Amino acid sequence: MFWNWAIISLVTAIVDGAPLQHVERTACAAPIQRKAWHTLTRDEKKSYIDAEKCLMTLPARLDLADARTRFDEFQKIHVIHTRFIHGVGAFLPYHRYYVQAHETALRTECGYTGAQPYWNEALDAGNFSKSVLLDPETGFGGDGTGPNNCIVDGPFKDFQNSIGPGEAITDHCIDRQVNDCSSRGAAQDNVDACMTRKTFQSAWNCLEGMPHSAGHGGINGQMMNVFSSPGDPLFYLHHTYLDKLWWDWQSQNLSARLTDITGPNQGTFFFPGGGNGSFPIGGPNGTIPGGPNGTFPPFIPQPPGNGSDCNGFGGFPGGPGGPGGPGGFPGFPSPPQNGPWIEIDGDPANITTLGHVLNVEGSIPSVPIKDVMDIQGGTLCYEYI
Ligand SMILES: *[C@@H]1O[C@H](CO)[C@@H](O)[C@H](O)[C@H]1NC(C)=O
Ligand SMILES: *[C@@H]1O[C@H](CO)[C@@H](O)[C@H](O)[C@H]1NC(C)=O
Ligand SMILES: *[C@@H]1O[C@H](CO)[C@@H](O)[C@H](O)[C@H]1NC(C)=O
Ligand SMILES: *[C@@H]1O[C@H](CO)[C@@H](O)[C@H](O)[C@H]1NC(C)=O
Ligand SMILES: *[C@@H]1O[C@H](CO)[C@@H](O)[C@H](O)[C@H]1NC(C)=O
Ligand SMILES: *[C@@H]1O[C@H](CO)[C@@H](O)[C@H](O)[C@H]1NC(C)=O
Ligand SMILES: *[C@@H]1O[C@H](CO)[C@@H](O)[C@H](O)[C@H]1NC(C)=O
Ligand SMILES: [Cu+2]
Repeated sequence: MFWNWAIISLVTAIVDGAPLQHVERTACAAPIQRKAWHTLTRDEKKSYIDAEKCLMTLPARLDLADARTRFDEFQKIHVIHTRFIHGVGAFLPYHRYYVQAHETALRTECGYTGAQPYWNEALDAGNFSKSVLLDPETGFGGDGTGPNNCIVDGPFKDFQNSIGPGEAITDHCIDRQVNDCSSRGAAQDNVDACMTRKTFQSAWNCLEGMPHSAGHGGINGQMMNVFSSPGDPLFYLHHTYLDKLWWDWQSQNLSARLTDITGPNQGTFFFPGGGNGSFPIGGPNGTIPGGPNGTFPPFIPQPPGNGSDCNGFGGFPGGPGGPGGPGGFPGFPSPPQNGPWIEIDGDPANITTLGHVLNVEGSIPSVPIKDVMDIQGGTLCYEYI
């Protein structure tokens, strides 16, 4: 299946006071349709899961240490880039392009003819444990009820690899500890609140806090690890949803929001004293205080919950009862800039620009952020339905 391409060019203003530049853009005439998992037919679900399983068997081809399969390679790409793609301006663009790389691999290497589905998490807020996504027959298997919180049913129950937890290399299963107090953060109210934000800075802070954190915290286990969370196949449906939400926000005013980008190039992993990738008072390998084994930084560890008894729930950063105020991570929007300096290709200063290069280790070619601002700009060619 091939996409129809149409070439157009237009003049667009580059932000941050740079002069007007002539930019070549490629539009897509026949975008593929990314659909909500809840709306897929049984056959569509099966073909997606079969394709993901295919990635888990295809041999690695990118020469990344310790990655045995293509699935491993995607996880490893995320581990490699973790410090520069969270809590930074490139968070949304990078994950958009990363999901694109994954979708491309499914389609070109595994014969998948659909598009990357997403998890409409608002439908399951406070109720992840009952989500159709966790169905053992048609979904991704259930909670991690086995030893070491390993999942015990579904198509991925026997999958093991060595990428993670965190930056460690250890053979392990896919583990989960579904937490329905955490999953409440995926509520539509939180999404709606982000949609009212007027600037990229503000919308991104909101989205990365909630609902993004809720998807990770609601599944928990591997999904809570800021480095190695793509070891759970649910990651891709979660981040595709987040991408949809960014696009929904952009779509409210495309003329302004196809070029609206900002934020620090170096995020919270570079707090003074933190070294390269560890937190100031954190543990080794990017773990944080209170969060053993690489727990996702924005989270306050929570006891298991079923969503009906969340009294005393400490809350997410940005969430009710959590630090950072509504809709923001602690530390946002004032980035620490005094950590070790890492120059980002295409982005020599400290504020994220449209020239900032997104690198997925050659799974698909590196591109600047400006190429992924539009999901139908040519580099990308999909729509959300
Ligand atoms: C959770 O989902 C189950 C199964 O769909 C449903 O029966 C139940 O009412 C839901 N609970 C809440 C609080 O939404
Ligand atoms: C940290 O990561 C390194 C490299 O992956 C690994 O050798 C080491 O055991 C890890 N340390 C801990 C405490 O997990
Ligand atoms: C879109 O954004 C621009 C720039 O911020 C603003 O001037 C314009 O009023 C916005 N349009 C709408 C429909 O909100
Ligand atoms: C951080 O990484 C940079 C580049 O790899 C290196 O020059 C610097 O010494 C590192 N700093 C620490 C504290 O490890
Ligand atoms: C951290 O990981 C180690 C090794 O995988 C495991 O033995 C330990 O139980 C884990 N700790 C927690 C709190 O999950
Ligand atoms: C939820 O958990 C609490 C204890 O934490 C329990 O009292 C309550 O019955 C549970 N509710 C459901 C629906 O399982
Ligand atoms: C960004 O970098 C410039 C030039 O290196 C510096 O003057 C400025 O203070 C930095 N901004 C922040 C927020 O650190
Ligand atoms: Cu990530």
